[in-house]
Amino acid sequence: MSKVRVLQVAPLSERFNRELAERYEVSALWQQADPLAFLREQGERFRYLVSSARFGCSAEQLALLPNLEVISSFGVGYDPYPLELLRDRGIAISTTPDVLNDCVADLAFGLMLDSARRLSESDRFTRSGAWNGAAFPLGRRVSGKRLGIVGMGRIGEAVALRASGFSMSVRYHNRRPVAGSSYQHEPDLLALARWADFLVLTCPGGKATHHLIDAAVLAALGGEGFLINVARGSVVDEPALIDALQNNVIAGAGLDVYEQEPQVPAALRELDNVVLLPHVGSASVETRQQMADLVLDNLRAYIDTGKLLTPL
Ligand code: 8YV
Repeated sequence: MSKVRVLQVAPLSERFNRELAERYEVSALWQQADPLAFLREQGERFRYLVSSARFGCSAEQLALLPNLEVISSFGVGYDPYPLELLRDRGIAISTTPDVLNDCVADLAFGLMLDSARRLSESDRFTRSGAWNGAAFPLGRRVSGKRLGIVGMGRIGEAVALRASGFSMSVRYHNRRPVAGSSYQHEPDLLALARWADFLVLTCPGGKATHHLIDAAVLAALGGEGFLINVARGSVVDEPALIDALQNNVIAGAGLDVYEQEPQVPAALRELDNVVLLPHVGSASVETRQQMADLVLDNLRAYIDTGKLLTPL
């Protein structure tokens, strides 16, 4: 029996690419000299597509895939997909929720500890040989502080759970209170920022949250507050954040995501009061394997039963 044809938009791990190729006849779009020309020629042959929260797929590509039925996407984010278009065309899409909650929440705590206790900065200090009798400036305590979570979804919940081990008090901002949540809902984002010592972003990207964190929110967070972003770069007005860090409007920040990835503004890279990570929220061997498995399982489930396991 011939293998089912699958279009893969972007490369994932080597292991994933291999497993996908073992099960399906894979066309690797990124390896085509002219991907759009390839789609113009062969696009109508594909019903199944694999991509990721990083690469998504464009309206231009979709227009050349008239028979597409389903997208199995690697990652929990869906901001690079034209969702309205997918809805209009009845194309189903799955993501990989839940399996990455713990890793992303761990990373949020890593960034809180690193930015407040100045771990990366003191590592740079020690390596440079500057210790040599000089005292390293004091950091700030994390335990017992106030944690404001912007976006109390599955990842926000995992962050809040960890906060209890640090004896932190937790409040959150969502458009609507989360039914059954034991944490206090704060409908006013500015009020949450004023209250919080750490403002952690775990909301989705996209239009609804674009530049939610602006100069006013940063001013409300204040000179002893830290901003932690493990969500999407688009949620933060990056020039406003740079200004706030340069002028000590806030104490510091820990960032895993940026507005124009993989570009990190030079002005951020020059600052010591910000910890900069290269979008590694879900990047552990265990979690990435679970995400890859879920992409394959969604595809298999759709092909066999017409239903996705974790539809968006
Ligand atoms: C991944 C992510 O780095 O799940 C997401 O939405 O941003 C991350 O887990 C990304 O999806 C890799 O493609």
